[in-house]
Amino acid sequence: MLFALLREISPCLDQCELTHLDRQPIDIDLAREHHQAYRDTLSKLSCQIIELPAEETLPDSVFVEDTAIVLEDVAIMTRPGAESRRGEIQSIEEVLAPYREIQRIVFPATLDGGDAIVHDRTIYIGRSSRSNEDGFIQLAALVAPYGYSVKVVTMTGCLHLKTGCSIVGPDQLLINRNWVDGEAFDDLELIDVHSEEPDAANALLVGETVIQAREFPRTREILQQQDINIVTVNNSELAKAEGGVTCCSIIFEADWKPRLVE
Ligand code: CIR
Repeated sequence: MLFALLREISPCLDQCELTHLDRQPIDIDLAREHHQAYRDTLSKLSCQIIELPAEETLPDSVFVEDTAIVLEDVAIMTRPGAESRRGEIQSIEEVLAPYREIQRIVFPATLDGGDAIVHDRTIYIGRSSRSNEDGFIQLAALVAPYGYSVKVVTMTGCLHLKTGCSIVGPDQLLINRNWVDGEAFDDLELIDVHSEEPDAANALLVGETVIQAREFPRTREILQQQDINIVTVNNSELAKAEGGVTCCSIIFEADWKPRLVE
């Protein structure tokens, strides 16, 4: 069974962290509508939805992806690079604990889940402004007993590794090579985003379908030419908070259904 863990949008989303964007007004009602449609899309793709209530005082808490890296046997709880986001971890850990053994990244390490791409037994980690050297070292030590290795990827110009590349097929990576060093991914086939759509590399593979923000028609065409099945969602408001389609969920497989699931 496939699960999608989400959290409702905080009323203080407009105080979110921003690294590469200037602050623009966010229409929270519209953002909530988009988030609801995103949730429905995941549901149609056979995900069992677990949705946590909004956190009144944590602006970026809708971006649950950054709080954990969920592997087959273990969930690694992160320690986000932005201090304002560290209060997001505990409640996510409580949800994941019935499904996975829990391990934690601890001080002085920082690591954001948006910097992690898992492919087979390799975890690619972006050297971003949010994830530090101690983070890479701790992660590698935590996952080694479970048979995973960590490979650090050079990147620049974007917030997280997954802002600049994401998995769109069994062995396919959608990528903006101006931001991310493609040579790190020697076991993946690279598909370049359209040159006029630098932000298009964040896409979410669920089963055999890719969820993509509707703002990137040219890259969508490139993916469709590769016979990749795509559904689009509107992400205009969360994009103003530097969030893409991967950021708003943690997707994981599990056998059973705890009480929290609707
Ligand atoms: C932040 O700067 O932390 C949020 N405003 C955006 C986080 C987006 N998350 C992600 O790319 N995984």
